[in-house]
Amino acid sequence: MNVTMPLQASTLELFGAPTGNCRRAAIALSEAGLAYTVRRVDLRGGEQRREPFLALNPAGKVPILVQSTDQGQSILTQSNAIIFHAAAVSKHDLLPDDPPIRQRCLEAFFYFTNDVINLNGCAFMLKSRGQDDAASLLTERYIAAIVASERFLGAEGFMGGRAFSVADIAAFTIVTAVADRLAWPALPRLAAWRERIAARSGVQKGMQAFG
Ligand SMILES: N[C@@H](CCC(=O)N[C@@H](CS)C(=O)NCC(=O)O)C(=O)O
Repeated sequence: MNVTMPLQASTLELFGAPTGNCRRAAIALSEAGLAYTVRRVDLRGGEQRREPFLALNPAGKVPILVQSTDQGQSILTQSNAIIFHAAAVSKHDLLPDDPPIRQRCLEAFFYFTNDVINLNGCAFMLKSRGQDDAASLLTERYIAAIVASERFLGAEGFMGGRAFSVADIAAFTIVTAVADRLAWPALPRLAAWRERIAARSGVQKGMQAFG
């Protein structure tokens, strides 16, 4: 006898603010073709450090993805975990299984998260504490890493190779955030890539998710 199980109802809520980490999570959900509700968190007002928010993430940070089903809730509190989750359940191939392609996507993804985005976050924090010299050194390093990222862009035009992937998601928000510090005439491949990525509807939806 064939028993058809009813599809489990599931909703996704993304808590966040207009920051790079939150925008990357929103872009991944949008590019994955997933329906989600946006919940804006008032970071300046300290909403993230009060209940009921702390019940969702005791670290008091965004983004947070809450998936609710009949069986209960699951919560992700790391932007990169949200990106990989979106890739795993996506109908679109945001992180292909084919080993050589996957390898390229992961290489570029971690290049941007570790060598660019992390340094940008540290530089921001140091500057806010008046450590201008240390902040400038890190800024110099991550800008140089962005400039060097042109090597990922062959004729195929995406950070991970022939198609849009998690690597483009990692790269896009940070390149956009520091666009005015880049010498664009010397970066033709990166400039063409940025235009190509900015034109995608999923990217636009994610960039605007938190206003
Ligand atoms: N590793 C975390 C970092 C999360 C994070 O630092 N979030 C910032 C905004 S981008 C935040 O919530 N800051 C508020 C605070 O620290 O009070 C991730 O990638 O999701």
